[in-house]
Amino acid sequence: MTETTIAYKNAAERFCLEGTVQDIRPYGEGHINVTLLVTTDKKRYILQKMNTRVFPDSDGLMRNICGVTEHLRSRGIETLEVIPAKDGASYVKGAECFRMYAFIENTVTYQQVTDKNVFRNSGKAFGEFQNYLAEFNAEQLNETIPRFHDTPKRFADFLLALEKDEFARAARCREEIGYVLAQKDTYSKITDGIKDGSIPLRVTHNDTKLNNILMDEKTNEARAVIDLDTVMPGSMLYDFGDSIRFGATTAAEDEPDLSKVHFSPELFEAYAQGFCGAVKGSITPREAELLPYGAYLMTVECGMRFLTDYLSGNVYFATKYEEHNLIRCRTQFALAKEIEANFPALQKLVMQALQR
Ligand code: ADP
Ligand code: GN1
Ligand code: MG
Repeated sequence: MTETTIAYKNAAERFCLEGTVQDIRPYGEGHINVTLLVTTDKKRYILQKMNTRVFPDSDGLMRNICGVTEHLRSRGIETLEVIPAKDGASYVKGAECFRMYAFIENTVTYQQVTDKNVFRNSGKAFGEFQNYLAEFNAEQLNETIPRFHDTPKRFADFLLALEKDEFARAARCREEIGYVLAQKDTYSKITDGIKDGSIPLRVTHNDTKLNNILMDEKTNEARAVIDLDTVMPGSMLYDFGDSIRFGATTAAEDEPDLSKVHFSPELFEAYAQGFCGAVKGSITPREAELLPYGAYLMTVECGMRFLTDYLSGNVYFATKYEEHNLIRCRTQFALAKEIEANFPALQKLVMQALQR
């Protein structure tokens, strides 16, 4: 066993597990936490080394997760099960922080959409998740990352990173920088709408990637929405938009060959059918009108965040090679351009999805 594996095993043994630990290995494709699959002779678990740089208030974060999962469970909804530490706490706190979840068996996570029914089902599940959160008292929630989807704030952060250009990388991404600057007047529609009351502030998931949902391995129905770190007040447009950004595409988020990366109106339609079907009782006309814009904005914003991280030396998102964030940024901008060019057709698809 390597030193790191021994450290993870020691961490795992501080939780109330059934059986004795037999194996620990890296698991999944998340960009934020270190996720490990722990196998004992009785059961499987997910151990996470929490990213305390991204989420400094780990107490507040875990209070949110316990509150949200208890709420969902009380409604009979399958959700993450937090496994307590042996001292009774919801996580292990120290120089490194760890938490443990029961492994949700007989499920799969998709890194890319291979079947539009899977995507439609994920839309339904994220829409329903939004409805369950509407019953949750927002005042009980800590804002785990303040201004998470405040795109003008993300733009300001990008400008700071560009000005510093700490690693002299700006020269390698002039075109991408030019795109972010050229789009700047499009960034404030949602934050302005929330401020003036024309867009409702709701409790939202805020990180609705397809791999943040577990699907039944046999039926492909959604079983559980996971990665609850960013459940906070936000806009429904963020949740819709982030799913489209990640899923309504013909290629992976980090596909280096841009000729393979295209926005798929057909997948947009499938997701919209699932999502709109679930939220049609609560969505306002203004939100419905802005769903395609939400998809565009979340895509540019994410690309901008990847670019900011590239300029800052890859300190936020997990990366596998130096240009990884730049490659990701390029796919996002390619998609954002195609989404923007399709607005009128997408608006029609949303209206049809709401009337189904
Ligand atoms: P990150 O915040 O880094 O994205 P996630 O909480 O999304 O971390 O977990 C990463 C991956 O681990 C998920 O995409 C999923 O594949 C898997 N995963 C996480 N929790 C569970 C669970 N309780 N049961 C099964 N798989 C899980
Ligand atoms: C991160 O944690 P993960 O991999 O599900 C990020 C999202 C980005 C996404 C891009 C807390 O999501 O905001 O959209 O990467 N999560 C956080 O793939 O920043
Ligand atoms: Mg995740």
